[in-house]
Amino acid sequence: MRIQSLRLHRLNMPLVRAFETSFGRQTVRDVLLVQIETDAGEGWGECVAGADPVYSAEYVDGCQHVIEHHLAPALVAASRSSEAGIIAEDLESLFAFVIGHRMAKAAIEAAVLDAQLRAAGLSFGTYLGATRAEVDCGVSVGIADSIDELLAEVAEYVDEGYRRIKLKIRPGWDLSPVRAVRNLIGARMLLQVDANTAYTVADIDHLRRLDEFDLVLIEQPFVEDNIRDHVTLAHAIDTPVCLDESITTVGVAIDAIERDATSIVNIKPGRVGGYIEAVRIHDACVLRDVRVWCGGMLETGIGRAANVALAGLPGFRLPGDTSASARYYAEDLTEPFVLVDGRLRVPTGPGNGVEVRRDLVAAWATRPVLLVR
Ligand code: NPQ
Ligand code: MG
Repeated sequence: MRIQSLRLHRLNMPLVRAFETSFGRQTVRDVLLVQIETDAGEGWGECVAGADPVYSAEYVDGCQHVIEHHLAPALVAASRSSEAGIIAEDLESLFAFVIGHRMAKAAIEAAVLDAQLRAAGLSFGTYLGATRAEVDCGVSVGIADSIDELLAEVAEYVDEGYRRIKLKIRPGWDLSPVRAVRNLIGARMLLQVDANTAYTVADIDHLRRLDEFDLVLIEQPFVEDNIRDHVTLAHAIDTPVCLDESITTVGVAIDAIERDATSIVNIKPGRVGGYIEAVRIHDACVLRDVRVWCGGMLETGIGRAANVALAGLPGFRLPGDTSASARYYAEDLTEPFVLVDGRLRVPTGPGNGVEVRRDLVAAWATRPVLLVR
């Protein structure tokens, strides 16, 4: 394809309820969208970075900057000089001169893939290798102001049909909320916890006390670049350890698996630089009999559509954080994703299979559209 231009859209979307994690409390989503225009049609991608560098080093203003000043100019220039044009498979080498910035790269990759798949009449699911028409869904539940409020929120999600509950934990909000929720939902419902790096190796004896609650996993207890302490923890507790923030590439994933730091992997395309790398991680995990699940980053329908397609691959054997639109947003940027029997349907239309509501993108804009060509 000839890539003629990129447009960067920034908008704020209020969350239906505040979402608190060990790294902070979010009440609005600061969304960055990439819209590309090509000779074969347009495509849209969503950047998963947050407003502040508190989940990861990347944050949305930084992503916008690196896209505007480094990635987009390289893409447009390469498209001009290349005889054959550019497709998503070219981006890894084209963007290799920029170190890191995976969330920024992933947002462009998603837009390029959307355009090229629409032009080819192929869905994301078909392209990525999805084998299921629907995916099992879980929900991530924030730290609450009280146990009673937490239980009320979890009860709502159970009523809505979610197939797995994930509780955000941190020191001072762990054993008691997990015990209360396990009592509420019963022994058979899938339950897991996510610490977002809030603990240290000194907390291992404390974390072992989670073993009695029969959790599916404990996600990212320690800081992201510390694989070694996760190995120590995995050997010390029965609850499976699952890495999120630490897994930045397929190479790191293989290293962490082979060292026994992680026995289940959270795959987030944005965190690993895109859907192509996400599929590589999926394949590496399947080869090693490691189960994976699809994480979430409070995506709008644009990112959610592609994530649900990814979650349709055979290695995604645990429910993901691929929740319904209504978990986060009263009104979504696309047709809403609605939970049916605890599942979401993999879109079947070309590209990501959803239609962007440009009226809402314009109405909720916080900055003028930025054009790179
Ligand atoms: C996780 N997601 O698995 C992340 C954390 C997270 C659904 O738990 C803005 C940007 C807000 C990124 C909130 C879920 C965010 C964010 C939470 C990431 O660790
Ligand atoms: Mg996580």
